[in-house]
Amino acid sequence: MSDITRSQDFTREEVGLALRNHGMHLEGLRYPVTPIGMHYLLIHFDIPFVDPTTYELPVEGSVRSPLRLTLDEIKARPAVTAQVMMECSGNGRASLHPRAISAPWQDEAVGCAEWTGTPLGPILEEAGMLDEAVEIVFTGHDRGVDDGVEHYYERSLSVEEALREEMLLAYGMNGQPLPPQHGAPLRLIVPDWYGMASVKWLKRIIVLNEPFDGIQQTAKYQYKSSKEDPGTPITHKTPHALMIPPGVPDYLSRTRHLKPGRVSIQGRAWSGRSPIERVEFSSDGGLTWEDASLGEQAGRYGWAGWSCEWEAREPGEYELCVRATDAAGNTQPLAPEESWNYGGYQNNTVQRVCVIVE
Ligand SMILES: Nc1nc2c(c(=O)[nH]1)N[C@H]1C(S)=C(S)[C@@H](COP(=O)(O)O)O[C@H]1N2
Ligand SMILES: [Mo]
Repeated sequence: MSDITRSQDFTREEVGLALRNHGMHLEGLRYPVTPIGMHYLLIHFDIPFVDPTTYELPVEGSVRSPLRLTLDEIKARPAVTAQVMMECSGNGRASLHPRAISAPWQDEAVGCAEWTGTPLGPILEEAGMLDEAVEIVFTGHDRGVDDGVEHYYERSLSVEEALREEMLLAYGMNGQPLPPQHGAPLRLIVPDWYGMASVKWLKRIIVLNEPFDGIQQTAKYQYKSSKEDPGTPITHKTPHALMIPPGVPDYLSRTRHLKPGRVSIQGRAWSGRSPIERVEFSSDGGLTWEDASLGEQAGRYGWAGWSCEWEAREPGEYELCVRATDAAGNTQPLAPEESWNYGGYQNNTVQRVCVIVE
């Protein structure tokens, strides 16, 4: 099977991936903290069974004093709880044409959980990274084959990035023990990057004295213009707003049905590099825009609620859109063509919701 398709039909493989990796129901945007069962999932291989009672996390490589930490030892360290909005870098892939064959997300690969864990930095400091250290590799317990290569899911961060105080080793989600599908018993949380950096089911942490060249680092998660282009790494979340689709849905098409009158539209917005500054709403497919009112962002890495009132006076068909802009001036493209790239990553094209006012 080729890794890209011009067909508008989804392949059996994509349907299989979509069944294993569900998205957040967009009506779940109503909850400031996404209930665990509604949070999107992305699991490349199989969910590994990791026994928490015998669990140990080695921290080794270019360090003075290698560590082996049990789960109890990790939980005994200073604990932090923070809301972190997570988005898969493949979100929106299904709207790109031609399309990379991978998880066929539309808009729903999102969620905002309350993660509890201990900061990573002090653990690395305790292990004593040597001057030669350049990157830290986080390896998962899950193993499989991609691009013909068998490997553990693993990703790296630069030393500077890994030492930022926001980096968490999380064992709790929404006040409960981390569930198996979200990385039990321990996962990394990299709060401002796309989800791929937040390695689940941590097996070991290795400090390297050279850049990491694993397949999930250098072959996948690259913004490429073609298969041959080496690409540039995908890192931070880009600005993105989503609305709760108003009215009631048609079962198959998901087109929304509404009675004429005033409609309250609400949703949430986020960005990785800087806070969200503006959210705009359009009821004419993006021709004209009005400012929505923007609420407080839930901490530095949570999402912000927004709302606006729409006067749906005339019966007819409408295309509702929403667009976020962050404090650095980054905003969302209107057309998916502007976001196209070979792997189908980082597509933050505006959401479009079709509505029939009866
Ligand atoms: N070990 C491991 N970590 C992983 C993955 C994985 O397949 N294996 N998927 C990554 C990707 S691509 C995303 S988007 C997030 C999804 O986290 P969630 O399933 O808890 O929402 O986990 C990341 N961490
Ligand atoms: Mo992802």
